[in-house]
Amino acid sequence: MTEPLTGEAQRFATVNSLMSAIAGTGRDARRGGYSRPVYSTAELELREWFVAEATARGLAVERDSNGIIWAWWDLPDRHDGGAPAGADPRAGALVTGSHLDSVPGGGPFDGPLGVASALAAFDVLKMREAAGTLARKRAFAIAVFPEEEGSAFGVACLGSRLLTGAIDPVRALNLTDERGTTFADASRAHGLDPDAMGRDELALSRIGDFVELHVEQGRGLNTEDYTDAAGRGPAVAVASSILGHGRWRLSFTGQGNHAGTTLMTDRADPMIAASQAVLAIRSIGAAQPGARATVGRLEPVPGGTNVIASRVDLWIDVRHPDDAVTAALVTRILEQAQQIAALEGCAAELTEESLSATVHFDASLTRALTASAARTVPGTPALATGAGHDAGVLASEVPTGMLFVRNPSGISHSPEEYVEDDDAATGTAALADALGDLL
Ligand code: HGY
Ligand code: MN
Ligand code: MN
Repeated sequence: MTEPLTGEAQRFATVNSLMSAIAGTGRDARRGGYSRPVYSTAELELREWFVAEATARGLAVERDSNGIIWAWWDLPDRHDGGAPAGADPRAGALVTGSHLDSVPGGGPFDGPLGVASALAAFDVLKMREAAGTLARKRAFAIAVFPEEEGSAFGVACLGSRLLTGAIDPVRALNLTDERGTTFADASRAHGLDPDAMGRDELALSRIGDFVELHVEQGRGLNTEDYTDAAGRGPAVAVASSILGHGRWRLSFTGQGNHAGTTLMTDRADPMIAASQAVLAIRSIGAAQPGARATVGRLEPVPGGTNVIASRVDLWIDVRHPDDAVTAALVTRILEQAQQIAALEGCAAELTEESLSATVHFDASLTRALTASAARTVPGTPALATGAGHDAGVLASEVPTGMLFVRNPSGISHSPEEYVEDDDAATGTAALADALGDLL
């Protein structure tokens, strides 16, 4: 029988009980895994869970005009001549957090692990302050960003893009989900004022540093470079960079018709063009070292079994460390798609939906995170990631950094995404040390 955990070890393990508490929310019986699009019942349930956990911890919980939730641990009223009169006591705060929305049929850890770890790390910091081993110099907040995955409205990191002004609020508000609901209407339905959305100077002035813990997506911690004799990689890594990435809609239009009365020689079938384009996109991506080119979503219109489609929309996700190469790949994809379409008597049109440049995280913050994490995980490595994050969007405005927690298979955006309890607890320990050092 293992000894019951006590003291800080018990709090590190809190992350696992927090994750267990939401393990039933947003399960997708058809796809497997979890489907928690922003403002869905599931994601709203997770928001309520976070607000309840943060409030129970005495954090001051607020939601800003962009729908970002902030749970504040303010400095005690300082009588030692701290912040000058009238100064904002939250200016330059240390902020951590992540997102609660998911991709369709995603795993349980992508997003929520960063939020649960932040709550558990806060428990440790509060314990250290009570024990006199932590003397905070600035305020602290846990932030939860909406629509990180872009699964509902098509643009990744929509909340942090609005906060930083990386997206025009008018464009954001006119984005629609699959039912045609605009982001403005969805936001309004959840008590937000669309006219108040956009770059938020006060909120940005309150972020001195942003640190996001996230499940590792990929096998960086499990390659031979990092695995020990038992085949285990380190539990934690620090992020060095995020691959530039974007998503485009490629629409093929042809002649919708009857599957039975239309001779094979009389067709302009966009499904044929789209299918050949999917193979061409794979070849173009595979031919470019370091590139990723993916088609994960294809929607025929009208989508009838006995109907030749009139249109087929597919979405491409293209990524490469060099943004110019990403652009060149997309240009080549469009050229090939238009040639393929013409041969089928169809047309092809490309629309950019979301684009994020390659991000190199703040060097001094990354060094600090590495030094702090190394107390828990000696030799904490730095890893580049191919996945986008709100920390990547915020990096254009404030110093940001990330900690990754080992995912044995590296699989993500899939029900098979996984983190072992011990590694999650280690991730919390590393996060608590990193945040404590930064506070
Ligand atoms: O798509 C991504 O890279 C991230 O998971 N949103
Ligand atoms: Mn994701
Ligand atoms: Mn994520």
